[in-house]
Amino acid sequence: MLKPDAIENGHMGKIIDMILQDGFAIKAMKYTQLSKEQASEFYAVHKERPFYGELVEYMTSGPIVAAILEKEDAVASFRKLIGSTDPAEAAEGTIRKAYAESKGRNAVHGSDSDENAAIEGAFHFAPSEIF
Ligand code: FUP
Repeated sequence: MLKPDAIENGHMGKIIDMILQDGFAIKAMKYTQLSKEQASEFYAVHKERPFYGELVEYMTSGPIVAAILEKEDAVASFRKLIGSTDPAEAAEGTIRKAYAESKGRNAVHGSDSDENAAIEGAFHFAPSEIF
C-alpha cells in the first residue's frame, strides 16, 4: 500500500516509478480510502500495541493505493526497497528514506511474509481484479 501521507504529499507517481524501476510487475492496483472497519481488520495483528488507535485513524485519513506486486523473492525484495519502518533508520535509496515522514506516517506498507501477502492481496482484491 501507498499510505495517506505519500498520496497527500504528492509522491504517488514517484513511488510507483521506484517500484517499477526495481523490477516489480503490477498484478493489481486500486486507488481507494479504507473504512475504520477495514483498517482495524487489516492491522488487527497490532491491536494490543499502544499505537493501534492512531494507526487506524491515520490509515483512514485519506486515500491509499493498494497493489499486488510480482517479482522473484518479492517479499524480501520489496522490504529492502521500502527500508526500515522508521525513516531515520532507513537506508539511502529506499522509499521510506526518500518519502516517509515518520515511523507512523511512513509512506508505504509491504507484506512481511508470503502467507501475509496472500491474505493482504485477498483483502484488497477480488480474483477478477488480479492480472
Ligand atoms: P512495517 O512492517 O515496516 O510496516 O512495520 P510494522 O509491521 O512494525 O508496523 C506497522 C505499522 O505500524 C507501521 F507501518 C507504522 C505503525 N507503527 C507505529 O505507528 N509506531 C511504531 O512504533 C511502530 C509501528
